[in-house]
Amino acid sequence: MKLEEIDTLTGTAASEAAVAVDLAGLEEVRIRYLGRNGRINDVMEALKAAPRETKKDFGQAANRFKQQIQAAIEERKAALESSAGPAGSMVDTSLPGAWRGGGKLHPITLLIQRATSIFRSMGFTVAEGPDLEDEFHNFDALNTPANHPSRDPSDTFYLDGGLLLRTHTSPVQIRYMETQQPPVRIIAPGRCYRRDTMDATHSANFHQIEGLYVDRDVSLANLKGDLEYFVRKLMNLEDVRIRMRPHFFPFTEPSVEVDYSCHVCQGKGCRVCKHSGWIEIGGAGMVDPNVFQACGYDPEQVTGYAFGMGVERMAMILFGIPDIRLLYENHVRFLQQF
Ligand code: FA5
Repeated sequence: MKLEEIDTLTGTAASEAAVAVDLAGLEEVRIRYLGRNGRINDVMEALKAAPRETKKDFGQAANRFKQQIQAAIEERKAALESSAGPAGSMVDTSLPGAWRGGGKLHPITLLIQRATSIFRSMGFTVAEGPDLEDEFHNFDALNTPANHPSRDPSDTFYLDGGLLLRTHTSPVQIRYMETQQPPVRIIAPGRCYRRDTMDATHSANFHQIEGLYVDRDVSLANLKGDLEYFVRKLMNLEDVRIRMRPHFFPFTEPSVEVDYSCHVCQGKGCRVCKHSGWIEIGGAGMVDPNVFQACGYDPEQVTGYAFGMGVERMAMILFGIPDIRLLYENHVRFLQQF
């Protein structure tokens, strides 16, 4: 080994020490150059073999070799240790970060999305209307007489200028039929507002999904079949049955309330269906001819069905939520479950 080669090797070793990524890598550098079988043996051999007149130079080069490499190792070691964690461990930048939990969709949003996708697959499109309505669209055009109890200020939030917060999603039917010609096949999910006292199943602000199908020869049988298909898909159950109970709504004739056979006990009776075997979905019926006339449709030419389902009530049943208030209190531990 020549004199210059010793100095070159010294420089190489010091550079390797300076870029070692961790303490183990640094120790490998030490062993490779200064270890018992390291390159230091070559340097000492060269010193031993050096002629008398250059021995001093070789001796100094060998000292530089040991000192400079040792110094580079010490310097790198100090740098690596100062960037280590409290326990002296290195920060492993290749480890995945700690998972702090992601945002989730609210159960009401989940239910509306699920219902919308089922109705879309059945050929329905989504329509929207304003939360702030006028009396014509919320009541008059829906054949609701001026003395109907639902119009009472103790039931409805009235605002200045003849406006009100819509009490149901049915005014979207009117707004849609005013501007579109039949056939019509829409759903309208949205917020509703009523002066209802808050309890386990009532809120002053809740959601409904309205449905409207208008064409020639639409019948109550279509309503029953379509709602049955919808509930089967929503509940992921094949043998769900639908039943209709006579009811009254000003805007449908005949009017019904729709129940489905309980998905928990299959109609035998359990706590979820309050031992009746049936769970209510919402109100429905055949569109009243007066409603068609208010929108400019000819009731001699078309018939239609409409329904309005309570989203919170469905979410409570589907996800087993015992109290509607849980849906609005936004406790993280509640919301994390969905
Ligand atoms: C109506 O609102 C009618 N517009 C439904 C309709 C549409 C009938 C089209 C015929 C044709 P009702 O007032 O029953 O109907 O309300 C429908 C559903 O909304 C109820 O079954 C219930 O699930 C839900 N709902 C009503 N009031 C509240 C409330 N205060 N809190 C939570 N959900 C409610």
